[in-house]
Amino acid sequence: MDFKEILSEFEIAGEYVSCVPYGSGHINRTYKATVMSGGKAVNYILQKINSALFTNVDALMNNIKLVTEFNREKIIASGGDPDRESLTIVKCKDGKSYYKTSDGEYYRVYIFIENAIGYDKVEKPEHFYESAVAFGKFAQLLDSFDSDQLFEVLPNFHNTVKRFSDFVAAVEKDGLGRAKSVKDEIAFALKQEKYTSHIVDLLAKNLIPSRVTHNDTKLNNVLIDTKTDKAVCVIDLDTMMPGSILYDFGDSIRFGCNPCKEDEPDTDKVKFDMSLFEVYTRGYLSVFGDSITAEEKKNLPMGAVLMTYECGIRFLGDYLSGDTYFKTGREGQNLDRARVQFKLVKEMLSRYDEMCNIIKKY
Ligand code: ADP
Ligand code: GN1
Ligand code: MG
Repeated sequence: MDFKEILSEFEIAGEYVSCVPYGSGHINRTYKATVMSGGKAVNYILQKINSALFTNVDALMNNIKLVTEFNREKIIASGGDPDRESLTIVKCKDGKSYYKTSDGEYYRVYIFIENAIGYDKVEKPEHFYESAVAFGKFAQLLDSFDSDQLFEVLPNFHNTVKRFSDFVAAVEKDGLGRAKSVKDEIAFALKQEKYTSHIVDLLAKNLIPSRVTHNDTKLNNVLIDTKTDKAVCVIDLDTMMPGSILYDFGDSIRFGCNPCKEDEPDTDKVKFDMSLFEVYTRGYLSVFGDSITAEEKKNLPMGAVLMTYECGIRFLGDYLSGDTYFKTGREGQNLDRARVQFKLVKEMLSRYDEMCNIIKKY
């Protein structure tokens, strides 16, 4: 099926104009689709859902529907613009929130949020601050949502112990014979095993609460207004699941506290930026600080270390397995991504006390 046909299945009024790849997500195929309606060009986000990963698309879309509808009510009540401050599913003509083609491919459509960008690195500290406030508010929203309604889309998503054993299996299998060329990276990854159970144990012992979390809180999953530099909307709701706030805080720090992009090939340029760590902490705790427990707060720096490490072993594991999980645009990209994460982990561990002191300040 072509894009025009697919779009015609959705509640979209207007004449098809174009559909072009859009954004820099690693998981789904995202397009900006344009139609002419009433003499005006109107844009939509069309996404081919990665159904190899999300095997229960119906349940996935039901999660997103429930949370976005809940969110919309709150935005309307506070006088905001729900089409801009929340993702909005455009339904199919049969009322469903996704469309399955005869080839078994799954598509969804969202209202396109105009004049807003998801940044692939921090260009202005205020963007990072804004993202912290947006994710903090989103955490609060999920805290007030009845989590029993949500389906657990990807169990063990941030179970770092499980991620470690998957990594070890990828090293042992070494399907493409790449392991010999990345011995140092593998050795570094294996050496950090002692940290992997930290958050899993805190959760298992009920020392920190399980909460519904976003689980993919990198900067480019918040759209920032191009004119005002204010956060507009938290997007990419595929991984909302029970988890820990340490995951959400940590993943933001992993991605944002580095002057380079996630796949910078020259790791000499990669640095853990403590001032950005402070910027994010200040923003996040300014909105979520009252809901967070003392034990959670104390462990936020470990969230940063572990989410960065976990992402590193996922990237390196994928490199060893032939780059089948994360979308890549060039040879060695997953390896570069892994090296960036490991450099950040080293710096975070060597400056762990500084992180703790900043947390204590807020
Ligand atoms: P993935 O799961 O592959 O990361 P995302 O849902 O994050 O996919 O979407 C990929 C990119 O598309 C985002 O980083 C953002 O730039 C853009 N995008 C997604 N949804 C919207 C939207 N509703 N309006 C405008 N841009 C969007
Ligand atoms: C993926 O979909 P995207 O690009 O926002 C991944 C995250 C990783 C991230 C690394 C479902 O996020 O877990 O942290 O790449 N999402 C999934 O950039 O695996
Ligand atoms: Mg994304």
